[in-house]
Amino acid sequence: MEISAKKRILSGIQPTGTFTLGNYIGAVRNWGLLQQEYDCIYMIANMHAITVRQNPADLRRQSREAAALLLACGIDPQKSIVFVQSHVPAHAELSWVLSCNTQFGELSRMTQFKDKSARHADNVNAGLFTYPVLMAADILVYNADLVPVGADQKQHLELARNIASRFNNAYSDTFTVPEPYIPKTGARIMSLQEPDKKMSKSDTNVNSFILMLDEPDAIRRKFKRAVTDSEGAVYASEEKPGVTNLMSIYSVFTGKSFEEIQREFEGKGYGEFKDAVAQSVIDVFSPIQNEYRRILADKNYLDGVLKAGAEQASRIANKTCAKVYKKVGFLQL
Ligand code: ATP
Ligand code: LTN
Repeated sequence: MEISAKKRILSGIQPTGTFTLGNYIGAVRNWGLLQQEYDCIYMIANMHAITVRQNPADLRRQSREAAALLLACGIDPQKSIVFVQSHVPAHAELSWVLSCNTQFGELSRMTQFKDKSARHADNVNAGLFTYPVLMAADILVYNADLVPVGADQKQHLELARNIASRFNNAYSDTFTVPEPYIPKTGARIMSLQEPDKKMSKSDTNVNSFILMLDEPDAIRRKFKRAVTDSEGAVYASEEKPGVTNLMSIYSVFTGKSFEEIQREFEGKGYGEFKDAVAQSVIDVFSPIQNEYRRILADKNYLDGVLKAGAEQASRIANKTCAKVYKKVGFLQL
C-alpha cells in the first residue's frame, strides 16, 4: 500500500467463532465498502479473545477462518492491510504505556466489563478489565482517523479518544483522536429470540443468531422461529422490536427503505415477510460462503496475506511506539 493522503481506518474482530449476521451488518460489511475511500487496516483481535477462556486449538483455527471470511466478504489485501493482532507486538507495548494513563474509575464504568464479568463470574481476570486499553492501543498505534464498529463498541471508542487527548496534553501532540463510524441502520442487530438483547455469537440459544456460514435451510428455519408479536402487521415501532429488527436486516440486504418494506408487505402475514428476509440473507451469504471455502483451502495464500499484513502493520506501529517510548522518557541507547 503506497503512502497517500487518504484518511486511515482501523477496526478489529475477535476470532471467537463464526461471525454472526450482527457482526456482518454492524461491522464487516462496511469494512469492504470503505476500502475505496480510505486506507484500511483490519485486524483479527486474538489477544482480546483470550480475556475469556479459549481452547488453544480452536483459537488458532478460528484465527485463520476469521481471516478467510474477511477476505470472502470482499476485503482486498491489495487495498487493505489484514493481519493478526499478536503478530504485531507494538500493540501490547503501547497498551502498557496507555494503561498508566488510564484511570481505574474509567475502566470500572465500561458496560461490557460489567456484562462479561457477570457472565464469566469464575474468571474475572485483569485482562477483561483492561481490554479497552488494548483496544485503544490498537487504534492509536496506527493514528487511525475513523473506527467502523457496531453501537456496542461506542463506549470503548469514547475511552480511546479520552486516552489520546490526555496523552497529547501531557506529552505534546502524539496521537490522532479517532472518530467512531457507526452505521445508521444495523448498528445493533438484535437476538431473534429476545429482540431486546443484541445478537451475539456467544449466546447459548443457537436460534437467537444467524451465522454467516449457516446453510440456507438453517437460515430459513431460524427466521421462521424469530420472535415477533401477535399483531401481524409489518411496520417499525418501539413496541415491535422483533419486527423492527427483521425490517432492519431486510433493509440492509435489499437497499429498501422502511416505508417501501411496509408497503411491500401490506396485508401480508409474518410468514411471507420472514421468508423474504431469509431469502435476502441467503442471496448475500451463499456466494460469500463459496468464496470462504475456496480461500480457506489455500493455506499458503492465506498465510502469505497475513504475513505481509503483519509486516506492513508493524512498520507503522513500530514508528508510533518508538515515538511514545521517547516521549515518556524511556532510555534510548
Ligand atoms: P461476543 O458475542 O463473543 O462478545 P461479538 O459477536 O460481540 O462477540 P465482536 O468480535 O466482539 O463480536 O465484535 C465485532 C464487531 O461486530 C464489532 O464492531 C461489534 O460492534 C459488531 N457487532 C457485534 N454484535 C453486533 C450486533 N448485534 N449488531 C451490530 N453490530 C455488532
Ligand atoms: N473490542 C472489539 C474488537 C476490537 C476492535 C479493536 C474494534 C479489538 N480492537 C480496535 C475496533 C478497533 C469488539 O468488537 N469486541
